Amino acid sequence: MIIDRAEVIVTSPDRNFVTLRLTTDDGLTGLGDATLNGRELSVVSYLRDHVVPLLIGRDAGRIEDTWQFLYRSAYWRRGPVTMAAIAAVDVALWDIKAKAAGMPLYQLLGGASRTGLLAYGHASGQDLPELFDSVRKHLELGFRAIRIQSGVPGLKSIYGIASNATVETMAGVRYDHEPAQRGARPAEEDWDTRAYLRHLPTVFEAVRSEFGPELPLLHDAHHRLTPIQAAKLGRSLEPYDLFWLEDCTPAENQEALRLVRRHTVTPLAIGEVFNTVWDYQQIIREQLIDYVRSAVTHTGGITHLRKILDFAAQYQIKSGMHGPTDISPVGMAAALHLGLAIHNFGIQEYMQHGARTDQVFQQSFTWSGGLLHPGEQPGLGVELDTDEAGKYPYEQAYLPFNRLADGTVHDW
Ligand code: KDG
Ligand code: MG
Repeated sequence: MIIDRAEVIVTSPDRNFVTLRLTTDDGLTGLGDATLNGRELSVVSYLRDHVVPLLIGRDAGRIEDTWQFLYRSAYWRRGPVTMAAIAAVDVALWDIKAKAAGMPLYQLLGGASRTGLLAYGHASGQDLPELFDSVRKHLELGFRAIRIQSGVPGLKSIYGIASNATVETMAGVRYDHEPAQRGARPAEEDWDTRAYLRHLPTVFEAVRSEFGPELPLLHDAHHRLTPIQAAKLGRSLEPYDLFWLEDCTPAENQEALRLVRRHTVTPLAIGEVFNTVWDYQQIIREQLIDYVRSAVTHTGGITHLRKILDFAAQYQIKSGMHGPTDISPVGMAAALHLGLAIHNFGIQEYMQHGARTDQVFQQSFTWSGGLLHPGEQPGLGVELDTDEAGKYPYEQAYLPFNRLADGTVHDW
């Protein structure tokens, strides 16, 4: 099993995706997701210019060795571009190994630890009627755990609110929340922390009284709070029994989470922008979080994320892998195989992709009773239709950014 060919495929069916396809001399192919939202072409260049030439002629079976070689031989370590590129190679090699073994990848990772993966969907609304409608639609789609994002009176446009109204998926029409907008410049959104901290508990109170105490509810603060503001929010949401409060601070300063923990028992999830175990070292060891939010795609692949999750397991910290639409179907499949195999699975984020994306990436996962399953095809269970992919060339798109009322740039 020698790597004979490595192609970097960029396609933009409903949004931009970067995929690495490796082919071995005996004709096996493996796919890896390298999509870095808003910075896609930097990973394309990293792969095409610096990684692909090193892969040709390597033994496709040596996954750990290839990971260590790509990480250490570059000298310059970590960072989202490097780690997304390494992730794509890693996942493609796992795909090939599982296909060679004739088994779905989760079997190679140790076999299923559960029958399916509890997944949460994204409900959102500018106001309560819109939000309730969105929650109901998610319940109809079969979700058994729901993220709640709400508009804040006085703020025009904020993270997490479906801006494109609806999008067509294979399963029908759903609310779309795709923050990256096509165009030459990032969109500007506005932010007011005090207004948000006042408003959000009233939203959760209304949702609990409409939908009852059972439904697991989640919320993403999306890095916008200081530690003391995060502590205040966590405490004010305690009566509504959240499954988790996500990214309450940016957590680049891992120590900051100590202050949050001291003041609230609302469970915390952090890490979608992290890319190595070093970003988690302190917050796992000190048990400052409850869920690891990293995606396979952004954390060096299955090889590295599994090490983070095994470390987390020693502290009863569970997985909550990132699964927005910018994780491609290949990245999602990798998450599902890993999530099925590990013992400390917590929950999986699941935003359905658009119908065009599902035509480019043929997938074998199933969605039933609120649970995802990666399916029984050998490998990841995803194939890329290059003719379909070729219909959708790359389009520049950026994530938005925030400004406060006085014009200061704020975390988005
Ligand atoms: O690319 C950025 C998005 O993936 C991110 O904003 C989504 O926070 C997010 C989430 O929890 O899905
Ligand atoms: Mg998030």
